Parts: sequence; structure tokens; C-alpha cells
Amino acid sequence: MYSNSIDTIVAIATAPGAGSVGVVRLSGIDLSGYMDAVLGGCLIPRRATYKQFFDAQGECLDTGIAVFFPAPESFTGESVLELQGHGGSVVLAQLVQRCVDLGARQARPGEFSERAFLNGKLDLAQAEAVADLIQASSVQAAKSAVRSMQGEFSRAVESLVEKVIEVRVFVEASIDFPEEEIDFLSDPKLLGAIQQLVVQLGGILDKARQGALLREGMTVVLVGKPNVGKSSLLNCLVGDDVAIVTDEAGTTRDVLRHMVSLNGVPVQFIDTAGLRATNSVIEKEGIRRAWAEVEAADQVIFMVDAMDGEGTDIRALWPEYFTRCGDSNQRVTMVLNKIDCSGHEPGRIDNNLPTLGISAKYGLGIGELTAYLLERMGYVATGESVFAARRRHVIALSNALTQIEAGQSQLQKFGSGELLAEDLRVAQQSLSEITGRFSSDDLLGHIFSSFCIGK
Ligand SMILES: Nc1nc2c(ncn2[C@@H]2O[C@H](COP(=O)(O)OP(=O)(O)OP(=O)(O)O)[C@@H](O)[C@H]2O)c(=O)[nH]1
Ligand SMILES: [Mg+2]
Repeated sequence: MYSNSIDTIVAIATAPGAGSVGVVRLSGIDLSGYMDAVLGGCLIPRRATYKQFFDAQGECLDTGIAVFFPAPESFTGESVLELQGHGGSVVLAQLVQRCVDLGARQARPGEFSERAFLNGKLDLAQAEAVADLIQASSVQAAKSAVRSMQGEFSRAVESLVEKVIEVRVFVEASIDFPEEEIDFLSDPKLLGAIQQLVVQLGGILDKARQGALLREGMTVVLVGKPNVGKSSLLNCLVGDDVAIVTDEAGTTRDVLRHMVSLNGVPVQFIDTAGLRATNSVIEKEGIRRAWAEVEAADQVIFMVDAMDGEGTDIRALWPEYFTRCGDSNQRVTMVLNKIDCSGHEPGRIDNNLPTLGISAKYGLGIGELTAYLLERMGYVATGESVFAARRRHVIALSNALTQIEAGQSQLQKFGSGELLAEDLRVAQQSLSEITGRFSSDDLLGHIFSSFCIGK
């Protein structure tokens, strides 16, 4: 098995820094020795008991509430002891050290959740939702994390897995009994069941995409020639004077980042140096950094001055982008700024090659721009029924969908049961990675190490 779950682990479960209460948590097979030494005797299970916490010399380190959860009725499924003392970093560190001296090991980040997973208390998606709840940056993100933590997402995925298995059984049977193959595979019930699977999977994928967006947000980089108003737009979006704005071309040199919450989606806007040929070493470096941001961002806003009258053909205006970043027009949007001077209407100007009119200085067309960016990232204001999913989940769901659709077309075009069977098998494996039924140790290590210590 992945972790060495024989050790007793210990960690401070509360946030670092001073607080009125601080919690030290232990998890292991047998905690009676720790209770004898630190508390002077074993506790009654699940009863909050006011106790002194003793050091090795029998001196009182702190006083507080101790609670003992014998295995398997605990968060980790092992025996767990919680010592709720005063929230000072020194006193908590002493308490942890006391447990280490008694034989416990400092827990790695996420190790309590990892043990809960390994002991079947939580599946992987639920364990991830615990971490997401702790880190949620908006009410929507927190709500969706609670739903996933309680297993709503996992149940939806499990129900998909069961449907895939049902179809697989049907298809595998047709392969094992080839004399009946024609009948099995041409049964409209089979195509119907696959179609249903595609629809159901598509629905879950949409909700997971929303959840991933709420959790991970997106990055939007603002680029364009000097003086077009990039920094003005950043200030307008943030609602504060965070970037220097002047009418001198080449004002911004460093990359400037600010988070803005758009309908609960955390969006990082990145202001960059104006792109132009220059001999200034500082500006050159600024432009190099701007390009690095363009390459990495989820969305790119290419800003032009609406008064320049060069038209709205982004391919002609900014060919360098297409040479460097490929030919896809999926990430880039043209924004015409200073429409207060040009007389363009705010909002969409051209729907084919996305172009929007704004005035950063006077705040015109900003709502249209942010709504457009959210839409581009796949946001829909469904509100409640979103799952706190991660990119990993979205990728697994999309892979499963691609496989099933491939299988569907194998069946329709060639009546091939073998190829369909293989596609379904891979799809099932993809889905099972979400809840952790088929996860490799590498993946588990990666997931749990991103958790906080004590969780
Ligand atoms: N009339 C008008 N002026 C604007 C608007 N937005 C920005 N400006 C002005 O345009 C000038 C340049 O604005 P900045 O925001 O500094 O432009 P920038 O693209 O960040 O420029 P660099 O940092 O030099 O690349 C300033 O004088 C702004 O006040 C707008 O919507 N309308
Ligand atoms: Mg600027």
C-alpha cells in the first residue's frame, strides 16, 4: 500500500499563528501510551474532557479539552486523539514535540486525509473536496466543495461507472458468443444505452467544468501597443489605482497581477508592458515578460486604440501572436478602447472575430467584457448544482466522453464490438480515477501533498 500507516502521526491542525484555541491531532493504531503520558490516563471515547497536558517531567504544558475517537469511528479510520489547547505557536509546538518524543512522527501535508482515503472513509474526490473547502475563495466555491465532500460528485461518477459496466457486460457478451453477435450489436437498446451515457456524462462534465472554474479561476493577460489603455483597464477592473497610468508611451514595464472575483470566479488580470520595437533594455525585458504571460494565460486581451482606425482584423493587426502561439483564435479577444472618443458602441462589435468596445477611463462596456470572458471560459450562471471539481476531474471526464463517443461511432460505422469494448474499458478506467479506484501511487502522492498539514 502507498503509505506506511503503521506510524502514529501528529500535527497541529489549526492555522499557524496565534489564536484562542489550537488543536494538535494524533492518528495511529494504538494511542493509549500517548494518553497515559500526556493526559495521565485513557479517555472515555468521544467525550470532551478538560485535562492538563503534561510534559516528560510531569509539569503542565497547557490545559484544554481532549477528545479520543477510537478506531474505526474517526476521520482517518484509525484511533485519533485531539488535544485542544491554547493557540500559541510555542505551546502547540511543545505539545507536538512531546508526542514526537513519545514515538509519533510529524505528519506530511494531507496525511490525515490520505489515511482516511486508504481506510475507505472518503474517496479521492471527497478528500480533495475537503482541501477545496478549506481553500475556497468564494461562497459559491465553498458550497460546491461541501456538496462534493458529502459525496454528490462521487455518486454521480459512480452511477456513470455502473452504466458503463452494464453496457460493457452487454458488449463483452456479444464478443464471447460470436454466433449471436449480429443480434446483440444491432440491438437498438445498445445504441440507446450508449447515447444515454454520452448525455449523462456530458451533463456531469459541464457541472465539473463550472466547479473547476470556481476553484481554479482563470488568468487573463492584457496586451497591446503602448498607451492603448491596458493599465487603465486593470485599474478599472480592480476598482483601484493599482497601476500607473500616464499619457507617456511605455509607462508599464513590470508585469502586474491582480485578482478580481467575477461572479465568484477568481480571475487574475495581468497588465504588461506595451509591445513595440525599443532600444531600452528595461522595456525590452518588460516586453519579453509580456510575451511569456501571453503564452501562459487562459485568455488574451489584445487592446487597440479605437481611434487608430486600423480596422478590426486581429490577424492583420497582430500577426506575431499567430506565429508564436499557433493559429487558433480560441484564446485571443480584441478590445477597442477609448470608444468615448471614437463613438463605437460599448460591447460586442464583431461576433465572428470576437471584438468588444470599451472605455477603460469612463467604465463603458466593462460589464459586457467580463460577462464575455466568463462565457469564454465556459461559465454559466447555474448557481447551485455545481461540483467542486478539479482540472484532473474535468480531464478524466472529457477523456471518458471522447472514448465513449469513439466507441459509439465504431459501432455505428463498422458494427465493431471489439473496438467498442476496448473504448468502454478505457472510459471506465478514466472515470474510476476520479474516485481513486484506479489511481496510481504517484497520483495519490501528488494530490495529498498539496493539502495543508494537519488535514
Ligand atoms: N479618452 C480615453 N483615454 C483613455 C482611456 N483609457 C486610457 N486612456 C488614456 O490613455 C493614456 C494611456 O493609458 P494607460 O492605461 O497608461 O495605457 P497603457 O496601455 O497601460 O500604456 P503603456 O503602459 O505605456 O503600455 C492615459 O492618458 C489614459 O488616461 C479611455 O477609455 N478613453
Ligand atoms: Mg501601462
